[in-house]
Amino acid sequence: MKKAFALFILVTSFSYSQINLGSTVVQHTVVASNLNIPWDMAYGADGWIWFTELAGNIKRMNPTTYQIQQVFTISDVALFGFSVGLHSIVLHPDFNNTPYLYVHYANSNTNSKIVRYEYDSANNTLINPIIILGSIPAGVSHNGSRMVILNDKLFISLGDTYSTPAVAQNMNSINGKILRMNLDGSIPSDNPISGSYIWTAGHRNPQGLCFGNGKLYSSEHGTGANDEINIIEQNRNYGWPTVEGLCNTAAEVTFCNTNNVKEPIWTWSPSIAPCGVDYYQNSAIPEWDNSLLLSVLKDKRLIHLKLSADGSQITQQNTYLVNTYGRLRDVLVLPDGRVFLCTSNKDYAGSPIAVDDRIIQLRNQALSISDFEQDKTTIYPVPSDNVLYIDSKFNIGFVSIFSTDGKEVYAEKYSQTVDVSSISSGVYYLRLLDSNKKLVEQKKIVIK
Ligand SMILES: [Ca+2]
Ligand SMILES: [Ca+2]
Ligand SMILES: [Ca+2]
Repeated sequence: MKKAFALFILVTSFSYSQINLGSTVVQHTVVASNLNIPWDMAYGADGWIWFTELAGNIKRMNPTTYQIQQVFTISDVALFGFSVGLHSIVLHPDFNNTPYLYVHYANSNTNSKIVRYEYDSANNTLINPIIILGSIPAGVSHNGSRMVILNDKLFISLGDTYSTPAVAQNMNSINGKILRMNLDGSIPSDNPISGSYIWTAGHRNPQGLCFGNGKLYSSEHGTGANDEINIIEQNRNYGWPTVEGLCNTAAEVTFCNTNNVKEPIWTWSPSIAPCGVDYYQNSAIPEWDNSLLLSVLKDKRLIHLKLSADGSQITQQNTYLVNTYGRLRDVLVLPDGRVFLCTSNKDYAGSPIAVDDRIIQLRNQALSISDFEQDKTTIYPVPSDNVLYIDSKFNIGFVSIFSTDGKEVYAEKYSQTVDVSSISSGVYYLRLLDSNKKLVEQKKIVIK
């Protein structure tokens, strides 16, 4: 029956747009909506995209079906200040055999901590929390944070806690630093300062951290000016609060010469609020091969930073999605070359629309990568006359139909058979919602 109908199906997936990169067309699509300030996304060896939400949720999204699972809520997250709460997440590289994940969050108005959880796959929840680093002074803003695991070491970027910039130069404080620790939270014997977590100093608020090209890259919020991209090298000083951006005033030059300061490889003035950063190395989008992708909050855009062959310099900057999705908090590159962005429009500075916050997928339109392109829902017949049939692999709770100018003409509990006899002929959008009325799929339909 279904095969017979296939010839007549004109249904198309809806609501993607395009970025033209010369020879490659990148399609961008909202794949998740109604989230609440997703903060950090991490790809796991289990094949899922894990992400945090500021108030304490840990969720994961299947990158093929875009199904989202609520895995766990951390009960002692402190939500305060300028979007302080649950921040970064990173998974153990061998997650399938060592199912550990690490999160960093504020647990009071003055303290944050790194906790390791174990994933209980049988019950799809987190168990056995262990404090990895329990006493990290927190502030109303500038708490970082991103985490990266590299060669069995955990790196975390921490800000200056906003009210006390001088801590960034105080080597007895872990604030305004990038730290390096063993995966059990102990201090590695080969850290630059014996008995200290400090890997680098002099950071204001680094909210991006990624590994690529044999290098650690970090983005950092400047004041009204001098946002930075840095290459993180052990035992170097990144200048703050004495030095902003390049060492280019007399006082800065003096400080830089005596304090082993490493200048940024890129700066923005006035500030744009650079946030999550990830390294792209994939032929799926050839124009982006060997680049950094940067999600931007205040200036609401995605920035592509092409790197030199050795990764030590940025040779080109391109800007995309300006004001398209609002504030972008994080960017994640998948092994298959797709890119995911998450919005931060419900945070203290955002202007959310009804469906915020969102996760957006970017992919080369010409490629069918793995099976994410497979249609999960079939609507037939097309055009539909009196009755429309829905065949979906999703768990659907509700169905609604909207006219192209946004008027809802149908809203009912899900049933495979939808009576559309009272709807006048035309083009409509069919929306499939889950039991919580969250959008799972939208299709364009034609009613006779
Ligand atoms: Ca991330
Ligand atoms: Ca700096
Ligand atoms: Ca300067």
